[in-house]
Amino acid sequence: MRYPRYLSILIAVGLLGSAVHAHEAHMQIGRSASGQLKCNPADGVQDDTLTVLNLIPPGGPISGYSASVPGFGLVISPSVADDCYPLDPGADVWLEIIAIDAPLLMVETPSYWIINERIPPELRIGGDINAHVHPLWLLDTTDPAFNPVQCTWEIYFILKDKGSTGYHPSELMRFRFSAGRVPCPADFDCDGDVDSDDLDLLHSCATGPAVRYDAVGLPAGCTLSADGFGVLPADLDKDWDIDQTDFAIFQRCYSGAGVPADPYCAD
Ligand SMILES: [Ca+2]
Ligand SMILES: [Ca+2]
Ligand SMILES: [Ca+2]
Repeated sequence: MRYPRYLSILIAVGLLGSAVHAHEAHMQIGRSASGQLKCNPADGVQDDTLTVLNLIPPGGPISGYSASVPGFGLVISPSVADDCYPLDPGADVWLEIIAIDAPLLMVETPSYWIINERIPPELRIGGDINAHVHPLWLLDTTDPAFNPVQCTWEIYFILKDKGSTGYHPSELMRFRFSAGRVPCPADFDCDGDVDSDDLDLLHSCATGPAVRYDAVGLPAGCTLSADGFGVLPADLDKDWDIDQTDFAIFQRCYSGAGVPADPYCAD
């Protein structure tokens, strides 16, 4: 039997137990001197963070993965060096989802409403110095939109101020999630190894030194897709070309067919 999604999540959360409330698991939100919302670059979780989702215990109405981090809090002391300051009274910060990969769900707690399905898809964080919001991140592997040949699922969002302070919206931010393991960056087909199949994918997208690729006009044989920032997975050093430097990183990551690849080989 298929429960309504809202009810399923409510039951699944009961199985997961209490949420983690660690300070370092928060994105700390402040503002720049010029009045733009931002995350503190020196404290807490940064945008572009990769979170490994944990397998949900069997027996519940949802099969998949979840985490209760990252969450959101507010900067409490100024940091001139980081151009990051606490919000002034009257601020009212909201998160708006710009894009999210199905079937990754962002679920408000403790109401368990699915933010993805709200119009507009917004989550209130607030402006009080003690603001403390932990959504539940949920990947439902029984959803028809679940693609097992996908290593990461992403959410793009902005922070905006609906309060009297009128701060400028943040730049576009991203969190990434993977299911059960940290993916290896050179495992382009997401099967856990780095082998000749991954090398073929790299070759099909190669451009040459300092030859910039165009994420919307890739070579005919290139089947990799760019992330929301326009970066191709095969561009392992993220400098907008796919050349010998990327190949050298790939060689370091090579594990062979069926052999688990090292997720940190490109560091
Ligand atoms: Ca592979
Ligand atoms: Ca490159
Ligand atoms: Ca393989």
